[in-house]
Amino acid sequence: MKIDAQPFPLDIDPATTALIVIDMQRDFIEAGGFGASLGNDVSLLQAIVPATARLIAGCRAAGVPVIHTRECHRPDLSDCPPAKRLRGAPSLRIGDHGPMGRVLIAGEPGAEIIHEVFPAAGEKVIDKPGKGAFYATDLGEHLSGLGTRTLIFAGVTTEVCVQTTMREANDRGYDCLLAEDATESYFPAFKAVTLEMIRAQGAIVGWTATVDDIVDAFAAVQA
Ligand code: TIU
Repeated sequence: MKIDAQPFPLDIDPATTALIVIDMQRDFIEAGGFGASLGNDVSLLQAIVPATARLIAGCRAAGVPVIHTRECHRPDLSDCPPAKRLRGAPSLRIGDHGPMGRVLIAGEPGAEIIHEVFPAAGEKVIDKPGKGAFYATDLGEHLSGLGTRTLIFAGVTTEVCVQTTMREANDRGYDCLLAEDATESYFPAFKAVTLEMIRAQGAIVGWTATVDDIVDAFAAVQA
């Protein structure tokens, strides 16, 4: 089936496609978490929640596997490089106690995925210590097991964890499609330019399309 994508239509087979929803965690989207500790206005990210939920529902209905990631670290911080924890002057550092528990630590309330896009029973959830979801995780092996060739991306933030993971995936041979209205940045200009740089030069990193274009294409092949 063809998706009306940019910079040109993308041919995908739902049987070899998976959706990766990146880091839709309270720590990035709600007040008092990691994103806010870095000085960001987290309310910007809340706008994409309904579209992201629609994309997830459309993929589930089409039988496309949904994979969720969470950026977080072990409670003993053994997988958190000091260079990451000590950088800058955040109001709270990774591992510090905040209003949603310890910041960016696995198992704490802040590290959990927001309820509107919460994983369904049986969906793969990957905890990742880095920006890219392939680094230090079993994502590559999991996708090989599924026989995946095309990845649809959603989540936050566009130019940090989403773009990093798309670039990792691109180098591993996947066709990558970013859902434009199911991803957001704390910096609107960074989101806009990331979409442009992904699809420039004949889809040098991948394609972009709207959630409607993706979900409608899946619905059409099921009809
Ligand atoms: N700060 C920022 O924009 N993002 C992150 O730190 N992680 C993710 O993008 N998930």
